[in-house]
Amino acid sequence: MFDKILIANRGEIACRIIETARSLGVATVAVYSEADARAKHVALADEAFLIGPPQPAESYLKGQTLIEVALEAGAQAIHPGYGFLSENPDFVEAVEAAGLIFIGPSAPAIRAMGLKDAAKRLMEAAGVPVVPGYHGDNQDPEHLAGAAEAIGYPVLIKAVAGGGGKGMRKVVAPQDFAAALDSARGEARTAFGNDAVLIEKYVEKPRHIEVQVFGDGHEAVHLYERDCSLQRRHQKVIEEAPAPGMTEEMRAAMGEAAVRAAKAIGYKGAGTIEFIIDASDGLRPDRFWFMEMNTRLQVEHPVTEAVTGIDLVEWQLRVAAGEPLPMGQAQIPLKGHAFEARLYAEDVPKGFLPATGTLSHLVFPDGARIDSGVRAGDTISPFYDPMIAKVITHGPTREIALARMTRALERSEVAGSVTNLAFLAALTRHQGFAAGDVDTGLIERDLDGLISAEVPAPHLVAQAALAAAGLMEGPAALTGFTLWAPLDRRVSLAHEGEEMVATIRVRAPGAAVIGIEGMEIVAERDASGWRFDGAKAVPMARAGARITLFSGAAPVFDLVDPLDRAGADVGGGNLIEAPMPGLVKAVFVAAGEAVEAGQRLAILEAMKMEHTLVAARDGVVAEVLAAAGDQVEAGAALVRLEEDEA
Ligand code: MV4
Repeated sequence: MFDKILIANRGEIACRIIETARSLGVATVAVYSEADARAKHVALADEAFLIGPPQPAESYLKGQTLIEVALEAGAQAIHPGYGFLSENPDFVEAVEAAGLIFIGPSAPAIRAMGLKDAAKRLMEAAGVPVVPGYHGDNQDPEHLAGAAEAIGYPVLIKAVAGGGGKGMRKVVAPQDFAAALDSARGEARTAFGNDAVLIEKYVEKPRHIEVQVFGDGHEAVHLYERDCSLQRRHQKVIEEAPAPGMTEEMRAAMGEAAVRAAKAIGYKGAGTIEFIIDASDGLRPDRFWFMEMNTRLQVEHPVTEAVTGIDLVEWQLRVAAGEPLPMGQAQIPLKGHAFEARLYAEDVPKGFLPATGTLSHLVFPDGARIDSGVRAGDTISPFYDPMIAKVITHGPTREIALARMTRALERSEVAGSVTNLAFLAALTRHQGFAAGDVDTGLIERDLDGLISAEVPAPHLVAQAALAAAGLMEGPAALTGFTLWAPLDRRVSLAHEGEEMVATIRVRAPGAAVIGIEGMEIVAERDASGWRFDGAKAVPMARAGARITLFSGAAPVFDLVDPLDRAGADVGGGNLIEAPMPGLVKAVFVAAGEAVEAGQRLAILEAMKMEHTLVAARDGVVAEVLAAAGDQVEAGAALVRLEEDEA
């Protein structure tokens, strides 16, 4: 085994690799860009080196820099993770030329699978079923149109260098072929600098089922399948293992085909054979076809780990260090069912737009494996994939594993960015998904139901109002408003750009009525906490004036600072009062001092935010009634000005 490895990646996968390396007694070297100086993977590793500016092309993609760092740090091998340089054969060659070990397949194996047409020809020769179609060299439009005719419409035109659906066009009738070909070629040329295409029979109601393989360069085994049919715009959303509806016969056929594929290229390390399945008539052993091979560890590898109990990163390190495969095919267990949901900082109602933000609060429940590259306080920056975490659940049956996923998602607490949590939770409650009726079109078909923007229920708004007033916890919550006046408090909250005013009337300690837009919500506190119209308070987090409630779509409320308006209604402008309970952080004036309108008099810290109290008019300080360090109630007089002469 290695003594020390360098991890040429960031985020959750870097953390994941570090954890296994540590468990094997292997020292780790992290690399990081300027944006990641305080990232979790840097903190976890034994050593860390700055490699450049935030842009990946200037840091995580700088192969030569990574190799130099590995040599300088005394690492013997480089783990590429996924993405970045993980499937770059030139990088593999450079690593090996430097006398280091690349933890992954050989450069020729990666190249063999790099272009779809050559990969299909190779697989066909190895006895792996491929989608019927034309994957030859002749790129003459007439010839391709003839091939489409022979295959039978509908057909799919695919760029040989394609990925992520780019350069892909479905054609249903011959008269549309020429235009579709032109457009697919144009896109492929721009995206990949290669406009060669292949033509395939279009598979209706496709499912995406992939088989995890592992090789040591000679032997190969498979670790069963994963179903990744729940995708949106070619982004996987929830993956699972095994595939719903899989039969022993089909699994054996797919597993054997995947092992043949791996052996055909002398595969070493972790890889995935992607198959497309025609599921229009259930899963049938003669209806799966090779699509492509991913020559890396994949994002969704944890579902395979959950059902096999095997640590795939450990296998990667052992095989790269020259050990044979740790198990033979017959020894590899398959137990229960697992799901993985990808939690992202993204704005679902805005079309799944990537989001950024500092995660002021990040708490996950027990009962799920969480693979994450961020901690509370970390920032999701615009430079990288906005993944927050992978949530993985396992159970003896699909139903139980799915129920555990729903529960885990519903109890995950993220504040500081919008996320797809509510969307994921809705997906786990989807009838068709629950029934195992998955295909690649499910999300798009039912998108409206999955992203329905909900208006927060009145009891949630009431909770936000009470929290904003600082009355849910601390002395004020216990004593009620008896120490301060007025008895009715008004709190302005902004939610999704709409301002709402709540009135809070405290009737007794731990009992209040909250009025919101003509409705009254009764808040009561007992030994188990607050209830709003009988509904238990939901978990929440506060960062400055922002309150996030962890329920449903995790509504966010901003307390509209009452100080913005305080100056106008201070009686006569003589008294500067605390607008809310808080801690006096500083007082800047003394009795007898002349002040100007707008001048800073004191700072009050309330709800973790500092509020500057300013003079409403020109005048002279008559009296200072509070000092730094004082805890004051709302309405407490802090500074009194001399009677205005004018
Ligand atoms: C197909 C197909 C139907 N028929 N090939 C999409 C990405 C690329 N890797 C292959 N893809 C597809 N190839 C044939 N012959 C439908 C898709 C497809 C798809 C495949 C897997 C997962 C999600 C998908 C979403 C749309 C289309």
